[in-house]
Amino acid sequence: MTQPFVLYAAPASLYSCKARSYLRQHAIPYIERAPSHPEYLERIMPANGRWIIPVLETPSGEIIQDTVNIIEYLDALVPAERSAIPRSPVHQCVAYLLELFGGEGLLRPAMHYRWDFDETNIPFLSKDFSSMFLIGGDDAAREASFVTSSARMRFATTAFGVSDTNQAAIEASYLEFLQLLDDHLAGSPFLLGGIPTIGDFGFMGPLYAHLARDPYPSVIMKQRAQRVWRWTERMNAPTQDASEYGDYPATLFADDQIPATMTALLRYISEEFLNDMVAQVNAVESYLVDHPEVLEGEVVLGKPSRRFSGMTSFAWRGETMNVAVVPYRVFMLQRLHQAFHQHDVGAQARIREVFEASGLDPLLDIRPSRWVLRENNREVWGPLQSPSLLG
Ligand SMILES: N[C@@H](CCC(=O)N[C@@H](CS)C(=O)NCC(=O)O)C(=O)O
Repeated sequence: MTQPFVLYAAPASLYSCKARSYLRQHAIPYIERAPSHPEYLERIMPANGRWIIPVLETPSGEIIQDTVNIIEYLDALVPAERSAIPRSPVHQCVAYLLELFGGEGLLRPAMHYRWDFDETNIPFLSKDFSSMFLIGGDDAAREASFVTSSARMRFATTAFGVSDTNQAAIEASYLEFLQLLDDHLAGSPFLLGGIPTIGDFGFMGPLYAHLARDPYPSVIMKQRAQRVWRWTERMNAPTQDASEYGDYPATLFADDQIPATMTALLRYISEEFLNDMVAQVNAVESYLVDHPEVLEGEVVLGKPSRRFSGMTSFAWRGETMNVAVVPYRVFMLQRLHQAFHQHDVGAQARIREVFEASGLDPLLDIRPSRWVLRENNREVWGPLQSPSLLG
C-alpha cells in the first residue's frame, strides 16, 4: 500500500484549515499529525528552517510548506475539471485576488474575534490551542501550554492592526463583509460557482479556523450569515455538499462571468484592502531601497522565520491603520500579476474591466523593484525590475 499524504497541522491554525479543506473537498486520503509530533520536530522543522504549519509530506517524501505550494502540488494531481485554479482569464485573476484577500485581508477580524473576547473564547481556546504544542496532556498541562503559546499570537493581533481604538470599526467592517458574502452564496455554493477555487480555500483559513470555530464569532456567523457557516461545513466535506442549491452543476459560472453579488464583494475588498496592499508594496520597496545589497535568490529578511520587515500605515475608515509589513503579500500579488500577463491582450482587457468596476485595477499594476518568490520552502527575492508604485 502506498503511504498516504501527511498534513502537519492543527485544528486552530488558520492556514492549516486552508490546506485541510483542499484535501477534504478533493477526497484525497491523508493523515494529520500535530506539529508536536516527533517526526515534525526532528525532520520537518529542520528541513524548513522554522516552526510553521501547515506542511504537507507527500507519499514520495517531498516536504511542502506554504498553502500556496501545497495546493498547487495537489491541484496538479486532481482531474482538470476539479482544478481549483480556473483556466478562464477573469475567473483565474479573481480567484488569485480572493485567495490573497482571504489569507491576508481577513486576518484583522480573525485575530480580533479570537483574542479580544477572552471571557467567551478562553475556556475553548485554552484547551484547543495547546494541540499545536502538546499531544495528550491533562487540562492543567494544556492550559499551561496555552499561556506561553498564546502570547505570540496576541502580539500578532497588534501587528495586523487591531488597536484599542479601532475594534468597533473592525467589527462593523466584518459584519458588512459577512452580509455581502452571505448574499453572494444565495446564488451558488462556492465563490465562483459549483466547485471551490483557490479563492474559496483562501477564505476558508480565517472564516473556518477562527470565525466559525471560536465561540464568540461562531455565534455571529451562525446568526447573521447561515449560508457562510454552511459554506465552511461544505468546504470540509468530501462531496459538493450543496443539496440546498438543487442539482447545481459542478462547474464554474458560465462564460467567465461573475454575478453582481461578486462585483459587490470585490468593491468591498477594494475599499477595505487596496490601501493596505498599496502601503505594503510601497513599504517593501522602501526596504529594498534601504538594502541595495539584496541579491536575487537571497532569503527575504535573511531568515525564513522573519516575517515582518517593519511597520507601515494607511488610511482606513477615516482612521490611520498601523500594520506590520509582510513581504509574503508581495509574493501573493506577484501570482496575480503572473496570471494576468500570461493572457492575451483581449483577455487582459476583460480582466481589467472587472477589476476597474470594483476599483481594484491598481492591483494589476503596482509592483516593487523585486518580487518575493518562493524556492525550497522559503521566500526569496526575485530579479530586479522597474517598480510601479502608487500613492
Ligand atoms: N504563508 C503561510 C502561512 C503559514 C502560517 O502563518 N502558519 C501559522 C499558523 S496558522 C504559523 O505556523 N505561524 C508560526 C510562526 O509564524 O511562527 C501559508 O500559507 O501556509
